[in-house]
Amino acid sequence: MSWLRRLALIALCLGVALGQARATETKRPNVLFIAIDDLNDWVSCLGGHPQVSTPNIDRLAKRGVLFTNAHCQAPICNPSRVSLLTGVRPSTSGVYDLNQPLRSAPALKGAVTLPANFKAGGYHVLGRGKIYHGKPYADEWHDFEVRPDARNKQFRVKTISRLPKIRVRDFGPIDLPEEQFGDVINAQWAAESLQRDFGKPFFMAVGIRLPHVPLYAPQKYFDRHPVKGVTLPRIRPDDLADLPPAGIEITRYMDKTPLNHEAILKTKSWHEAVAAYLACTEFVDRCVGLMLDSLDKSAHANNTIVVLWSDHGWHLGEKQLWAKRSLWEESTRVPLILAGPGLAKGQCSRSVQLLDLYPTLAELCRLAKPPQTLEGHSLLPLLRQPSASWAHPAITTFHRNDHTVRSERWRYIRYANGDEELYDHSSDADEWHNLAKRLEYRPVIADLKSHLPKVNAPNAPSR
Ligand SMILES: [Ca+2]
Ligand SMILES: [Ca+2]
Repeated sequence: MSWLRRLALIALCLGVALGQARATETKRPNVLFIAIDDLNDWVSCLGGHPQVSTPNIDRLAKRGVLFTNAHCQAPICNPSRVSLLTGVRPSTSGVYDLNQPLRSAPALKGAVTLPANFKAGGYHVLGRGKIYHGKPYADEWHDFEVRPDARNKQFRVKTISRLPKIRVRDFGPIDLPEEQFGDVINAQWAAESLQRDFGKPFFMAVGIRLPHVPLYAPQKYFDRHPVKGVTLPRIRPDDLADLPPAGIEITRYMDKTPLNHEAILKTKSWHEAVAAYLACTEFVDRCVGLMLDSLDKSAHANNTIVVLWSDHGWHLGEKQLWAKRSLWEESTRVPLILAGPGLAKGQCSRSVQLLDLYPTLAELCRLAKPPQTLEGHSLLPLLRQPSASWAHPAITTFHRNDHTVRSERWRYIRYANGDEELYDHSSDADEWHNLAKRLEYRPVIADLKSHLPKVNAPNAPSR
């Protein structure tokens, strides 16, 4: 080959490569945004429970980055979701509890939420199910419908479990075909919508309601977990002995509700409750599968980023606590997976936060900078290289000025009254041994403490 020909060939290759780079540059990815309610780390790829089987969530994890140390910003629905959707910490917004609407918070005045930003950025924005804690703001979406969940009729008629006055927190199999469960209806809506051509990129949000209580699923999901064979979570009978008063106080909250540890023990219902959580989680996995199957068959398969997250975790008796509302690992740790074009495949053990999703998606989809300061950090370096270094711990806030700082190795808790806890996850994944009083750990605490939020906004107005 003559040098002239060779040069022409090189120039052509360069031209094609440049053209391709430009084409990728201009084509923004779609986003399938799957929000799960109250799902802790009991998914098989996170190893939270030995008996759970979640093949669909696992296959999503395999084709993207599975964050194994991801945490919510608040251990209850509303503040966690408001924080994720605005990119602002609860301690900055003052949205700490269930009844504080986003738009009533003075600190969030003029804030542009993630769906609103996608809409302003030219995306087709559509959704179903629970994205916000309450109804979504209609002006942020092109297409959003709220549908009643047939599952909720059951506890109004007759509860299933043996717990007295359990009502909405009930658990057990119900005789309702899965096609009538709100989660399947919404997942099927998403599966159908994924076959559409919107003529522009889309942001599709699907909020799955289980495994939020009532823990109802069809019988066949319960058949996989015969009550007698269910493995209970590991606990230590004396685990509460080294908690400071503020920590003890947290474990007492659920005592005022029908779902509490004493009632579970008294009615011998622990195995049933664990079986119900496993069954409901596997039902959720089925819904995720419906969406992934459709995406894989669609024209969007190679240009869609799938984001899967849960708003917080769930206790099933650890520290004698049920549900959420704590600053321990069971409440703060959540499944978080991002998979899609250009993203790495692998597991990432860096401590990341749901708060990081807004800046991450804004960067991946080239959204405009919103007026509010985004307090998270784009995960892009970790989505390119899951073992990249990462200097940011995850911070969870429960009510005003109760915080926990989770680094890759440590969990430090500092309550509003000054009480402290410290756990070393390199040797104590169950957070059984509170090291906060041991002098040798003062330097560790000093370092973690330096990450505590400097602002503790007063409570935003309630509904
Ligand atoms: Ca929730
Ligand atoms: Ca303990």
